[in-house]
Amino acid sequence: MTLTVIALGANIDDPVAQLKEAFQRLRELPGLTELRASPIYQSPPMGPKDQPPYFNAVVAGAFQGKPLELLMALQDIEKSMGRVKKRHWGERCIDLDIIQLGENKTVSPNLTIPHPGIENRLFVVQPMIDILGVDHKVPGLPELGTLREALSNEAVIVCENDVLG
Ligand code: A4P
Ligand code: MG
Repeated sequence: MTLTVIALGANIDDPVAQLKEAFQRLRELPGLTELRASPIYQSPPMGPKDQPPYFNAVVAGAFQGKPLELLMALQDIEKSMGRVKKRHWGERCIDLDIIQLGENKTVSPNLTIPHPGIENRLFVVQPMIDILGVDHKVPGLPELGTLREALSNEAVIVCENDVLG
């Protein structure tokens, strides 16, 4: 069993409902157990600004299987939820990214683990802190608490009344 961290993001078609639906589907994946979910956060779009704000959350759990099997399972969920690829860093009804798989480091054309750019994304770092703590480390990066300090000028708002499930 390997600690896995998956980031969920959505900014169109009732994003909070999309995050909840994706969380339910993650709970149904056979290789993924002991899931726990962060609060939901809202933040301005990173990338093109002519798109709605994003809603993000993070789920951590135990995964048994190969990294590519997890990627395929996440892409099946994205497809079945109607995800259409529009533009890089563009609007999406659901985005599921593998942030971390234990101490695993994968670099291949279709899969990079840990997910690149975590250190620039408070909308990933903050929900990870909520469930894993400030001392948690993603391979190759400083502790989450240190990453958050460096991102203190970024804006994320917790959505008090919405939880993943
Ligand atoms: N891929 C490689 N590594 C991974 C991984 N660890 N997990 C590949 C998941 N997928 C991985 O992804 C393109 C390809 O990345 C996949 O086919 C997979 O083989 P994509 O989801 O289509 O995304 P993209 O827009 O082309 O690029 P990218 O860099 O993956 O986008 P991100 O990182 O998903 O970011 N602003 C806010 N506030 N909140 C957000 O969540 N998200 C994005 C998209 C832009 N702005 C945002 C947010
Ligand atoms: Mg993605």
